[in-house]
Amino acid sequence: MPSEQWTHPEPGDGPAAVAAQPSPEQVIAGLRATSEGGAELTQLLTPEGQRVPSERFDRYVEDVDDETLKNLYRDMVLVRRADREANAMQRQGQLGIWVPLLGQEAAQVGSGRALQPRDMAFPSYREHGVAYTRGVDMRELIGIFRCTDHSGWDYQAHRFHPYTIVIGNQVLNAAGYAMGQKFEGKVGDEGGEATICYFGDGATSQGDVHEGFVWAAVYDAPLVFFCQNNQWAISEPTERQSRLPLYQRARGYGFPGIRVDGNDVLACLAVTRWALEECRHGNGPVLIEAFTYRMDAHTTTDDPTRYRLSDELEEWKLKDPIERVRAFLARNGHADQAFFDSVQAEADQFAAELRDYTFNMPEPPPDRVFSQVYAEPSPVLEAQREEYLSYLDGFAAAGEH
Ligand SMILES: Cc1ncc(C[n+]2csc(CCOP(=O)(O)OP(=O)(O)O)c2C)c(N)n1
Ligand SMILES: [Mg+2]
Repeated sequence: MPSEQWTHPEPGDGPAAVAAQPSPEQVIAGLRATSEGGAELTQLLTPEGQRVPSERFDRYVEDVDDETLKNLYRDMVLVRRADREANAMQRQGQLGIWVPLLGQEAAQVGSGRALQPRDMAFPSYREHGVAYTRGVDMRELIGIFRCTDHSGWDYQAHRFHPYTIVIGNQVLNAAGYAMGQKFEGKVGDEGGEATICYFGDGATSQGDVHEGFVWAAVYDAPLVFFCQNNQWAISEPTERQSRLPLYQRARGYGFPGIRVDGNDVLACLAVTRWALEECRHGNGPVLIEAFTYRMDAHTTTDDPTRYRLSDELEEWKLKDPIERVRAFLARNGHADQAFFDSVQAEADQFAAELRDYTFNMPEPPPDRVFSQVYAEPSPVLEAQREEYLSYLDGFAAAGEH
C-alpha cells in the first residue's frame, strides 16, 4: 500500500523503468498537506472559533479559563497593533526596515506564553511577539530597525537571545546552550530548564539547522525546535524546501515531531507546553512545526505581489489567529463588545507610545557598537574603539575651523 503522501518508490517496488509517478490520491494528499496542514494538524480552536476536544492535549490547557483566553487575545491584539504601527513608521521613513509578523501572532504568543521565566529562547528576526511575552519592551526592539542599535535588551534578564539575521544560525547557538543545560544538571524533573529555538521553513534548508538537530538529538538536549512554517522564504514557497511535511523530518534525527495549527493560540500553547515538559524531563529535543502564514511582505523591502497570488492571502485571512479567539469569546458569552473595545483602545495607546518613543529616541553613544561584544575587554577591540572615536573627533575638530 503506498503511503498517503508521495515521497519515493519503496525498495522492492521493482526496477524503475519509468519515472515514478504519484497517484492522483497522493497528489491531492500532498496539496492538502501543503495548503491546509493535512490530517495530522493539531487544532483546539477552529477558524470559526469552535473548541475541538483533544484527548492528548486538553490537559495542557486545563488551567486556561475565560480570563486567560482573554489575556491571550489581548496579547495578540497588542502585538499586531504594534507591528502595524512599526510597518507604518517604516513607510514614513522613520525606520530603516521592518520585519512584519502579521498572521503569526498565535504561533508566537502561544509558544511564548508556554515558557517559564527560567527557560531560554533563541529568536530569528520576526519574533516580536515572543519578545513581548518575554517581557522585552517593544521600545527596546525598535532601535534595531531605526538603525541606532544592535539589540537593546538584557538577554540574560529576559532569557531572550539577540535577534539572529543569519538564517538558521541561532539553531546552533540554541543547541549548544541546551546541551549546557543538560551538562549542568538542569534537566530531569518538573523544575527543569528548557530552551526554545525559533526559525522559519526556509531555514530548514540550511546546514546549521541540520547540525543543530544532530547535536541536540545525540545529547538529548532540552531543546524545542519551533519552526514557524509561514509558507514562504521570501519568494520561495515551502515546496522548494521539502518533499514532505517539515515536522516529519524529526523522525530522521530520532526525536518526535509534531505539526500544530500555528494560527490557533490555544493549540500552540498546549503543544509547546507538552514539548517543554518532555524536554524538562530529559526527553528532548522535540520539533514543532507551527503551520501558519506570513500575511504581509517578507520585510518592508519586499513586494509579495510579484511572486504570489492574492487569493492565497484571502484564503488565509479566513484562518486569522485573532478572529477565531474573538469568535469563541463572543459566541460563548465570555466577552462583550465593551471588552473588545477596551482592548482596541489599549492597543492604540500602546502603538501611540511606541511611535512617540521612536520619534524621540535617544541617540546611543557611537562607541556603543563596541560594547557587549565580549564579556571582558579585548585589546584589539579596545584599539578599534579608540581609533573610531579619534576618527569621529576629527570631524569635530574640522568643524571648529
Ligand atoms: C545564511 C543566510 N542566507 C540568506 C539570507 C537571506 N535571507 C533573509 S530571510 C531569508 C528567508 C528565510 O525564510 P524562512 O526561514 O522561511 O523565514 P521567514 O522569513 O519566512 O520568517 C533569506 C534567504 C540570510 N539572511 N542568511
Ligand atoms: Mg518562512
